[in-house]
Amino acid sequence: MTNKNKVALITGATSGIGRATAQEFAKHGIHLVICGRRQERLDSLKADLSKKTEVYTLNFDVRDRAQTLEAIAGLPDAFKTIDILLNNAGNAHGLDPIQTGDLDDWDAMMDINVKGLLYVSKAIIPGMTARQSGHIINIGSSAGKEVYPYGNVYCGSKHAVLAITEGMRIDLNPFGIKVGAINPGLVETEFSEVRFKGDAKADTVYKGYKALQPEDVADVIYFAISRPPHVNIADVLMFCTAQANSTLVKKEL
Ligand code: NDP
Ligand code: 8X3
Repeated sequence: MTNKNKVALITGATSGIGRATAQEFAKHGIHLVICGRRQERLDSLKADLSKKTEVYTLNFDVRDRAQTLEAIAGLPDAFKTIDILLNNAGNAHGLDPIQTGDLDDWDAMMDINVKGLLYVSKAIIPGMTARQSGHIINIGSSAGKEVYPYGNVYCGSKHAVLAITEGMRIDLNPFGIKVGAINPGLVETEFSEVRFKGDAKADTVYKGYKALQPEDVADVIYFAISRPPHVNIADVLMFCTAQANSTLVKKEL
C-alpha cells in the first residue's frame, strides 16, 4: 500500500527511534511533521529529509499541555491533516529502587511518557475521527510487558502506554482508525544517556552484544503502516537476538 503524500507526525524525531523512523518514512515520500525540543536538530534533520519529501518542524515540550495543543493546532494547511501519528517521545529518568527513587524523575516519566502522549493524541484524534481514517502507533517497550528491578516507574509508564493503546483501539474502532503499539527491548540510542544523566554507566548498557538499532525499529514501524487497509498490526514485542527478556542478555565480555 502506498503511503506517498500522506502526512505523518512523529514526536521525539530529534534522536533515536523517532529520527530513524523519519528517515525511513522520507524514503517513501511520506510528508513529515517532525517534533522535539532541540530546534537545531530539527533544522538539520529537515535540511536532510527535504531532499526526499515535504518536512515541517514543530518545537514543543510534550509536558506542556498548552504548548502542545497550540503547536499542533497551528500547523499550516499542507500539514494539518495528520494521517499517521507516531507517539514516540519518551525516556527513562533514573534506575533506582522504589524506596530511594527521585520524585522529579517520577514526574518526568509520567508527564512525558504518559501524559505527553495523551496531549499529542488529544490534539490529533478529533481530526481522524471526523475523517474516519488514521493510524496511531504508540512506542511502548518490553518494559510495558515485564517489570525489571529498579524499573518501577518507567515500567509503570510503559504499562500505561499499552493500556492506553488498547483503550484507543477499542474506542476508535468504530471510526476505522488503526491503533497499535511497537514494543522494543534494548535499542542503542540516547536513551541510556538520558536515563543515567550523562553518567559513564550509560556507556556499558549496549556493550558486549549487538543491541537493536533504531533503524531496526523504524523498519517494523514502516511495516505496520504499509499493510493493506484491512490489516492492523496491534502489538509487536521485538528484542535483539542477545536479549531473552527484560533481565537476560547474552553478553560476550
Ligand atoms: P532518545 O533519547 O534517543 O530519544 C528520545 C526522544 O524523545 C528525543 O527525540 C527527545 O527529543 C524526545 N523527548 C524527550 N522528552 C521530551 C519532551 N519533554 N518533549 C518533547 N520531546 C521529548 O530515546 P529513544 O529513541 O530510545 O526513545 C524513543 C522511545 O522509545 C521512548 O518512548 C522510549 O521509552 C522508547 N523505547 C526505547 C528503548 C531503548 O532501549 N532505547 C526500548 C523501548 C522503548 P528532544 O530532547 O529534542 O525534545
Ligand atoms: C527501554 C528498554 O529495558 O531499558 O524501554 O527498559 S529498557
